[in-house]
Amino acid sequence: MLIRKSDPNAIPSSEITPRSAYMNRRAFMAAGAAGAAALAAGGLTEFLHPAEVHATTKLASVPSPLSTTGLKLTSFDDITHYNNFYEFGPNKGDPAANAGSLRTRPWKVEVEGEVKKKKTFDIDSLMKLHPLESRVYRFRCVEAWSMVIPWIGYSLSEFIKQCDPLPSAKFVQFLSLDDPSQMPGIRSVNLDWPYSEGLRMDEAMHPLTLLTFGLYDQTLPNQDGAPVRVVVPWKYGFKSAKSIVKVKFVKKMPHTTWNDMASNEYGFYSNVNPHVDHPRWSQKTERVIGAPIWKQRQPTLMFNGYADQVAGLYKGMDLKKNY
Ligand SMILES: Nc1nc2c(c(=O)[nH]1)N[C@H]1C(S)=C(S)[C@@H](COP(=O)(O)O)O[C@H]1N2
Ligand SMILES: [Mo]
Repeated sequence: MLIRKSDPNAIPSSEITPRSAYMNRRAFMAAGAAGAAALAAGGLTEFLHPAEVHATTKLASVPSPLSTTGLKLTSFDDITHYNNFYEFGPNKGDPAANAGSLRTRPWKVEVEGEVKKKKTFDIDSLMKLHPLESRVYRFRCVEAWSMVIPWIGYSLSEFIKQCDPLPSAKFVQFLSLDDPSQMPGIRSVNLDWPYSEGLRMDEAMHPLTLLTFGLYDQTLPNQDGAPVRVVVPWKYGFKSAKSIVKVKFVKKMPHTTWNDMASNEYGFYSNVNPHVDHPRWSQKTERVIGAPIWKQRQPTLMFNGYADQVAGLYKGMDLKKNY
């Protein structure tokens, strides 16, 4: 078997292929008899992304008062074809191309650690634990690009209440599925699997922190972390663990995948902060995925625009040290 270990420091930043160029290249490659047939049968999306829009089902939700208003939504096509999901490969197009092999049923989420009693939630009952809301959030990747995504889910706090954490629980750790038979990137990408992320308890209990099951009007496409992920809108995207199978309540700050990989580049807190640059690039501005060229760069907002709601969580903390 060919094992390719990617350069662990090779997080592309400035050299990310513009979406438009990517689309054109794909369209070019897909051209020909098969592409033409797909176009005739199914329309443009199927032509541009043959067999890559993974099976989802419609998911009903109610609009949430916690939605961010006044923003232009990123297209479904961009949200599902410009991804980071290293279990399926290191490049932005890899998750869409490879995540079809992920099996999202049956799916269980185990709860353990500092809780009254260990519990296991079946995904279908987890989705019914609380009414599903549609929440539009800004989404900011540490690589200095951003999207606006209409997620579907409910506040993680609703789930945490059902877990009966003990007072000794100070942090929550999220662990993603670690199955190389479904996730080809696990063998080829040099990260410490399973993907691990964590939040301080008060961050996890904040109403904006979303346990997420869908986007737009449907269940999460595999490449976006089906069947369940976390979304923390004021933090860099890597804090939002995908395809979660275990939630662990712990006493001490848990280890996290990107902090393990390069602790000087990716801190535990990773709050979006225009005043604290990544060692290899600026965080002052961000590239808006899908925007026309002349509107592509915008200033980065403190806490990704959620400062009014979350700045209090970090009162008295030096955010340059606690990056
Ligand atoms: N399990 C897992 N979760 C993950 C990642 C990953 O590689 N594996 N990448 C993170 C990063 S860096 C980002 S920016 C977001 C991307 O989410 P999206 O592809 O749905 O936009 O997922 C995060 N969650
Ligand atoms: Mo990211």
